[in-house]
Amino acid sequence: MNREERYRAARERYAEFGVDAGAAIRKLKEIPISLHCWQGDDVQGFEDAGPLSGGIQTTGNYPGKARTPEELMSDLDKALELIPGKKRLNLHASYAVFEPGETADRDALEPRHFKAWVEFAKKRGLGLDFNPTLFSHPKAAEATLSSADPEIRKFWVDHCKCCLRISEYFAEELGQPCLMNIWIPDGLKDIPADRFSPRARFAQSLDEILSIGYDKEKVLVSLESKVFGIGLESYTVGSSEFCLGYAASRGILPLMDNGHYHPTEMVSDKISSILLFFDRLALHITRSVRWDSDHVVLFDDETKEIAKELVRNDALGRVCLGLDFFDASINRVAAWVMGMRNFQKALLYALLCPNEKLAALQKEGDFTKLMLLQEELKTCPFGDVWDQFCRESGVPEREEWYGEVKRYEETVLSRRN
Ligand code: RNT
Ligand code: ZN
Repeated sequence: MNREERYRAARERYAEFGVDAGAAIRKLKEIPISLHCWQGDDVQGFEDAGPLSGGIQTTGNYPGKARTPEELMSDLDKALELIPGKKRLNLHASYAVFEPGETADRDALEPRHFKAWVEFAKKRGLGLDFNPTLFSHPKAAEATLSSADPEIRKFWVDHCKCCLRISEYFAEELGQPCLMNIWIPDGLKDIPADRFSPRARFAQSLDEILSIGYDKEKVLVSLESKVFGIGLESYTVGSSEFCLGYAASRGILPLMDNGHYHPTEMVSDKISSILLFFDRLALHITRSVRWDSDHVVLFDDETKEIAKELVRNDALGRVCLGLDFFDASINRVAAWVMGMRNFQKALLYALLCPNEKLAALQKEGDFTKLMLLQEELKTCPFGDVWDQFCRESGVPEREEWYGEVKRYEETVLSRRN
């Protein structure tokens, strides 16, 4: 059987469940996923403001990481060429592109410092998302938006205000909304004497940032929570409760990163609750291994379960999806391609589930048949539908994209040192 024949056979198998594989492919093509620029250079950025800090860590020494805007853009192009479907690009403030001889500290960043990225996005038809960078900077040594030092706190408030303007600029230039996600690393290694005051200051800082006013149609602001970081094991200011409470009370989006919870706590179980009380939500899709290790996203059970929650609750129009991992131990371009393709596989898997039928079985209390069908679905010819999606999208199928990455490694990446 050739691949088209395999797809036709797969379509018939899914039709037995009442699922239209062609419709699933068409839907998948419309789901935008934001590719995070920071996998390309181990979260380094272009400003030389200091080593990676904030309790996050890249490990590995794979050669060829991008060192300049040109290199990062070239690597992104290679990855984008091998990823099917609808893509956005997610930038951090530390990736400003300055004119020769120019620099600007984080509290002085302007839209023009991101003009090169806007041009990049325009040429490739990408939307842009943005993140203030509240780490890897001398003024982030102790704390940022929760700092007790009024000058430090003001510096970071001003930084986030700049970022709101830059996000607005992205939205205006590209004619589509920009998600601006705020995450702070603030926290403590050991048992706090006062958990309340830093959180009160954080809330005040956020209120000050949002008070400058921005077009809510153009910029979607989200707040990302976290349970711990390296050196911040006992307390994070931006805990889950803080961020949910703040987002709910101020009308911004909560952002859940699935590496930011206790290891047995699942984001897939949280989505339905968020959907009941928020209009929109944002997700960082990642993979944690024993801790918030930011491993490359795989086509694994939790990733599938997250995708299922989005599909069966009809939430795709209400969610901003972005990837967030940084693996320096493997080819970084391949990491991007695999992470994106794996999350798209999870979405396709969810779109190929007979969700209404399964929900009806739960409602009727027929848990035996529910188990039977859910298990049968796992061995349905999913790969043949995935291949068809890649084919229709004009990207290499199966593992065939890797040859291109290898060629790029040999001719470009391996020449960097
Ligand atoms: C850190 C958060 C945050 C960062 C990026 C670089 O734990 O997940 O999203 O990964 O901002
Ligand atoms: Zn994240």
